[in-house]
Amino acid sequence: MIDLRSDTVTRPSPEMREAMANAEVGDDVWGDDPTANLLQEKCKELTGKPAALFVTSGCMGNQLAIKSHTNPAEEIIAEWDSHIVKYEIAGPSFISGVQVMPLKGVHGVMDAAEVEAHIRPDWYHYPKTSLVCIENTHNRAGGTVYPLEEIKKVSKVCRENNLKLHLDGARIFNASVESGISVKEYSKQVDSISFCFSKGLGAPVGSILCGEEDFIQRAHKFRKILGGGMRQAGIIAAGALFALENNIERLKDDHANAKHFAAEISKLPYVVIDMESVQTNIVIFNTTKDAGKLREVLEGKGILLTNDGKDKMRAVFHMDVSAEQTNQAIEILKTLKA
Ligand code: TLP
Repeated sequence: MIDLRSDTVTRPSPEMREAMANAEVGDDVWGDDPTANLLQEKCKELTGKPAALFVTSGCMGNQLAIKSHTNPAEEIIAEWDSHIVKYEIAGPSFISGVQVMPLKGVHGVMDAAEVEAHIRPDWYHYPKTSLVCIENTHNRAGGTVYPLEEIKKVSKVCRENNLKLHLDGARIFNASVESGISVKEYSKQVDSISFCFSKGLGAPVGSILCGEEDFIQRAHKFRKILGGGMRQAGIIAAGALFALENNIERLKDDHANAKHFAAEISKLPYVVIDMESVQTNIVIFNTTKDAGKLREVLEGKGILLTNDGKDKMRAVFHMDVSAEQTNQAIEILKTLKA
């Protein structure tokens, strides 16, 4: 099977498993796990933030950020199609008691002036706006890179209006490798950043949340409430450390495979792609066929991808899909009639 459903499907390599098996461990709830601590130190360095917290997942990173930056009955601004809005099961209302003001972006990028226009004036009818969330790369926009200049603009709006800015950087290394802008530079513009080890970086579990000391202290308590206090977490932290040491530069290969796949299938009569959206490892395309049926047909031919409704499909490239398999997938798609 050529599994293009997500970059979360990768399996740890033998070398990564070995690093995990040999990890030094302790009880991380006591702060005693040397490998989890090392991972947190490494992420502080990478982001330039004073504190970091190892968490179970990207969702947990985002939800802890929202919880730690806000108070109940406040409002947060996030892009309409962002993971926080679309795929976190109303987490902001459930966990933090806040309402989301979703704004439509272009390729996942919100217009900073529009963000500013949606900050609530101080009036007794209104919730207080306290946080803005952005996503880089933007998953549902097709893995698009949030331009640094746009992040700077929204960051300025946040600073001038006393709002916090959180970056869902689940795939920040894809953005960094593609743009040449360091994770530290992206992090500098925001109050907090979360990113995942279990996507393109190929680790089996885990994400990190980074920010100021007091923010991470709050997040640490909420992590415990949500059941995210892990004991001998070093075993999984070792996979994450291995990923940071070995699997960042190779993300370029995934981007090359995704771009090649998109360019080739864009020539097919039943495929419509906004090529501008294909910037990293995700290819989102529309099809004139029934997307659900197309998914089934492709599954029968050995390719797994996902459909979103009747006409949209997503293919994600990662370390367990080679250039050769990318070509095989293209050839299979070419055999289908319009
Ligand atoms: N995205 C997954 C699914 O949940 C859709 C995927 O297959 O792409 N932020 C972004 C931008 C994400 O894409 C994801 C996962 C998360 C956060 C959440 O990460 P996890 O799954 O670790 O909670």
